[in-house]
Amino acid sequence: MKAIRLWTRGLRITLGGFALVLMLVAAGVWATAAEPEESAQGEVTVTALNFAFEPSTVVVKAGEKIRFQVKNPSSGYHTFTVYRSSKDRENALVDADVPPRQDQVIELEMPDEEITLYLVCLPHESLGMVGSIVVKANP
Ligand SMILES: [Cu+2]
Repeated sequence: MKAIRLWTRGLRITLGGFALVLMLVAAGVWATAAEPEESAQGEVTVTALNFAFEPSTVVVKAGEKIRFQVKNPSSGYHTFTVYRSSKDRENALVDADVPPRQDQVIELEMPDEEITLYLVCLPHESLGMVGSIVVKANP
């Protein structure tokens, strides 16, 4: 039993290392587009990767209707879910599925106040697949 436990633990560490390498590779591949994306005429592109949003922080204008181009070139099933905060989950501003290798257009009216919204992929939150939508009066 102890051997099995040790083996599964080793496997977990191996898989963890593998995921880390994948993330580093992904970060390298996407580094060219890694700057926080400013709102350009209400259009923002966010790419869902295994397991991160790229960029993970976007800045948008308060009260503006934003057209999110959500791309998923990955093999993972992600969600594009936005809450007012990580703790306030009563009403999602949006909760959209982003299936593997599919793109979605999500239109979302930003709150009329300065606030940092919580972007999260629900199945991968524990893997750190989260982000911020920073709503500013004058971005
Ligand atoms: Cu995900």
